Amino acid sequence: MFVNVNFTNFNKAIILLTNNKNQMEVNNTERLTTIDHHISREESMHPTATGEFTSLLHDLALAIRIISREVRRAGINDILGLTSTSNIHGEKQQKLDQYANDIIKKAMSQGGHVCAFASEEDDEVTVVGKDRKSKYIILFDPLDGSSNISINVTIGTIFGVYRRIDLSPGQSCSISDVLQPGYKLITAGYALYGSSTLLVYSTGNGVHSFTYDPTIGEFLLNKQYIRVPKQGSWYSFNEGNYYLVDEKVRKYLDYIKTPSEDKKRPFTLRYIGTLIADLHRLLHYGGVYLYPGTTKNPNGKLRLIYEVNPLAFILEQAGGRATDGRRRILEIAPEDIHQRTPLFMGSPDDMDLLESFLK
Ligand code: AFP
Repeated sequence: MFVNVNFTNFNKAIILLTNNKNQMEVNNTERLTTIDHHISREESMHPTATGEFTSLLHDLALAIRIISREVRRAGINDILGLTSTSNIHGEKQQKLDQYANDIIKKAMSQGGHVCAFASEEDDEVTVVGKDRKSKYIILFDPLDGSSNISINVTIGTIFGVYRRIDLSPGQSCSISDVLQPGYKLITAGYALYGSSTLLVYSTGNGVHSFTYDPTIGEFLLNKQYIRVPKQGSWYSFNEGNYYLVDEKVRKYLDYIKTPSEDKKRPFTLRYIGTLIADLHRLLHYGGVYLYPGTTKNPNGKLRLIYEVNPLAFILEQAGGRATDGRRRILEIAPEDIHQRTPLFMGSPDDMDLLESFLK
């Protein structure tokens, strides 16, 4: 459904609140743009576009709408709480995790455009289509930040989409389609179930954000071409791990916490414990996010292909950087669907400083 109305005379139309002059504002003199309209506009920029990609993202937006509805009703429906099963990482699965996992798979299987899924909640890759129409591979974390679900703290859904490598007749997709490096993503994004539901995505042409209006059932554009500030004075890090991380990281942390005469330090700590929410904050206010390897988990905690890669893609599209301490995240060749990676990401100037400590 497209809503495409001229709202020049409607005083209460969306007014974007932003201080960043690099970002394009969406204000009440512009037309309302729905996510569907935006996606088809993005696809139409490609001369060979068939509309399949638009349909794929349309199905994804539908899944997010349904998950958002369930998240909002979670307390009412008594859907909160643990199931009796654990996922491959040994974590207790929340009912909502499973629900979100199922909904995404159902919604994305409708159009026949998906060849395979890889999800945080599934041990193995799910292959769903093998004809030439099934061109896409979807990776997702259906509900990131599950330990925050039952206390009403922001959670979200992360997704990334690859094109299938081999479309020869009779060929199905293989594990190499799923284990592509992040720079090959054709789209990535996240939904944030916070004070409102937001959908942020990029097809490699900047980062755009949409707010869900439940009264009309539409995601409406509120910011386009989002740019991360060049520098921020915020950091996100699980301080409980301070003594478990490398000395170089500790020296960096000590440095940013030490007051300076120019008042740029100490940095302020903000850590939500939902990666998407921490990244979303970083995207708007700048600063750094660190989840390094620890003595307990040398590769850190975060999963590369469905958690870190899509967010690194978004951040780079907004002018930021993401590394594992040595390499650009998007250039890592994944070897396993549930592989973990250390993560350092942030504003470009803050990353320069951080990297000078990691050398
Ligand atoms: P859960 O989904 O198990 O809550 O994990 C969330 C997460 O993967 C990521 O979203 C957080 O940033 C990170 O873990 C928090 O990890 P710590 O609790 O170790 O800080």
